[in-house]
Amino acid sequence: VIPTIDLEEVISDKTLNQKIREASERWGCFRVMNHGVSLSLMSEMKKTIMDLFERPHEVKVRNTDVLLGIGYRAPYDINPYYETFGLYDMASPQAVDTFCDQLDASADQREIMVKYAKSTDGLAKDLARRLAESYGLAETDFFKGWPSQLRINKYHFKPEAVGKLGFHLHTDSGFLTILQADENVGGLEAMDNASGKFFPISPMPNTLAIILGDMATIWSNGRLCNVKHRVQCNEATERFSIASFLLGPTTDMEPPSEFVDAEHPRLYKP
Ligand code: AKG
Repeated sequence: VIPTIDLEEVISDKTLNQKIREASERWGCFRVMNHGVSLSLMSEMKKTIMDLFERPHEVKVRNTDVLLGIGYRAPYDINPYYETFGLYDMASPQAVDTFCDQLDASADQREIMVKYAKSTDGLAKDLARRLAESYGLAETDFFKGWPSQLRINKYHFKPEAVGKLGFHLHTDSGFLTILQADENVGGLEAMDNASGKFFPISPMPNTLAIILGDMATIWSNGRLCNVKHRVQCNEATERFSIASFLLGPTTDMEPPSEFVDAEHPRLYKP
């Protein structure tokens, strides 16, 4: 159901921005193709993260961060098939370096991670700018200085997990997520806000999934949909995904004045 938007389609910026806005308001998610994250980089990144998950437990737990819940997490009660690493402030090469030091990553793996983080962070900001342009806002680089987070996920789908949840239903807390879902193994499902029904976001080669989060809803004074989504285990196999989150301001979020008027009263208090 959700649209696939070709970011290199030969149409005006205005038309392209409009498509992005419509999908973000209606669904809160869409796919992008010709998105500028090179396909070789996507596959190198996948190989890199698969390798990182092979590290011994005592190495994995070195991935901690000052912010609670940002680092490594082994499978736990709510999500017993889910394992994850986190890298806060992924656009900072130093932060990537620290992450790579913690996990004994090779020089090649470091280079791939730095390139990938830069590329997805750039795409997220480009989409955010296009959203601002679609609304005719005066300030289109409102996300300047916002940190990003990288989260890399492995799902250990055993036979007993089939039919169960791999990751619980949630919205993303940041502004916008670029998701490189597993290119072979499905399971990601999003909720249609209009009907409450779930629909699959199935693997589609060479595309990335875009997911709007809570910050986007607050920023737009309720116009953009922070889509609810979850991961379902459909088959007993391993599944990997890479999520790049453009988070939000480090201070309070305030919608731009263009979003607030008599017809659209302020919905959220900072
Ligand atoms: C998240 O990281 O917020 C997810 O929902 C992961 C989705 C996926 O693994 O495909």
